[in-house]
Amino acid sequence: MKITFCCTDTRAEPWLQGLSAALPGADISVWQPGAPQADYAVVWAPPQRFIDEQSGLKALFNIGAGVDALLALRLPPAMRVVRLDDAGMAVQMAEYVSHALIRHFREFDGYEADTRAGRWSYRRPRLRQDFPVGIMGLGVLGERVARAVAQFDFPVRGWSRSPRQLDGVRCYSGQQGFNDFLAATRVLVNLLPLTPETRDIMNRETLSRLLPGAYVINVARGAHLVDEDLLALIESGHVAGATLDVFRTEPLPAGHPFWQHPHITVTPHTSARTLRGESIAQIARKMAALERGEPIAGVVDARRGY
Ligand code: NDP
Ligand code: OXD
Repeated sequence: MKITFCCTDTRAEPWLQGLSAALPGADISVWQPGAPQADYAVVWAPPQRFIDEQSGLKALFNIGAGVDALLALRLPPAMRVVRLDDAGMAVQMAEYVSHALIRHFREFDGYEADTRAGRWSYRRPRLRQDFPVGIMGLGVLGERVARAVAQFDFPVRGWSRSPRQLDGVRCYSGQQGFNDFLAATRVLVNLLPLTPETRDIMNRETLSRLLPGAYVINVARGAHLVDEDLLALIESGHVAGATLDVFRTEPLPAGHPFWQHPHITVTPHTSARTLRGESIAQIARKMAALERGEPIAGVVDARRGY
């Protein structure tokens, strides 16, 4: 089995070592322009030239869950694209969102500012029933986040394309359910894939439908959010603030208003990192299954965009 590796911003050596250990006998190398056709590829943000030259791959394994950058390339129609299925990301996402939610709900930033200033002062306890959490996207990551948040007794709502049933989560679906979902949500968590349907989905109109004093946690993609609309709604007081992990341009450009905004917390696209060991194990398992002619999970539907 011949495997080519083409991952931007990723140190290749440990991946090659891990893949070789997991797939003894496989011929694994870093892609160079003009390299011979491989059977499988392990990629992150490859150039168009890579796709053009490796058009006969049996499958393209993305080392992330989101495939928006990959699907933006011109791919051969029959190319099988496989996303990472959790591989240790879901629990990280649950940690990140729970942390952002609880930090906001319990006003820990305010307490920290007070105690640093030497002030021993109390804030009035807030009621969690006043902070219903709405999760857009109930896939591999969204479902795990919904379960984690429900553990803290917050009312939880979820929104997906197709109808879902999850214990402890009030589920909405489709365009029909979207407005009802927004109207029942105060803390909005975005875990949608970036597709033509979901681009700019968090804008002035949709964010205005959230309950007053809303809070936004964006952990999916920067292009889901219209930056100026969020800033305007914070200014107006309808939105209390946001925790943002992803941005239209990454790294977030110097001078962007999000950096210094008193009600916005910025992290550098780190809410759920690709864990090398678990990812290699999953990819190797799936390559072996494909070689045996067995079906695998995580194959992307290019028409749907995720
Ligand atoms: P999944 O594909 O497993 O889940 C996607 C969910 O979104 C599904 O519930 C799907 O609905 C729903 N959805 C898709 N399109 C629509 C739509 N138009 N309207 C309503 N619901 C829709 O993705 P994951 O949970 O694995 O990952 C989600 C995203 O998180 C990734 O695409 C990536 O962008 C981002 N991500 C960010 C990371 C970070 O570090 N910041 C790390 C990893 C991922 P249905 O159930 O009906 O199919
Ligand atoms: C992913 C990401 O999609 O890290 O996996 O953003």
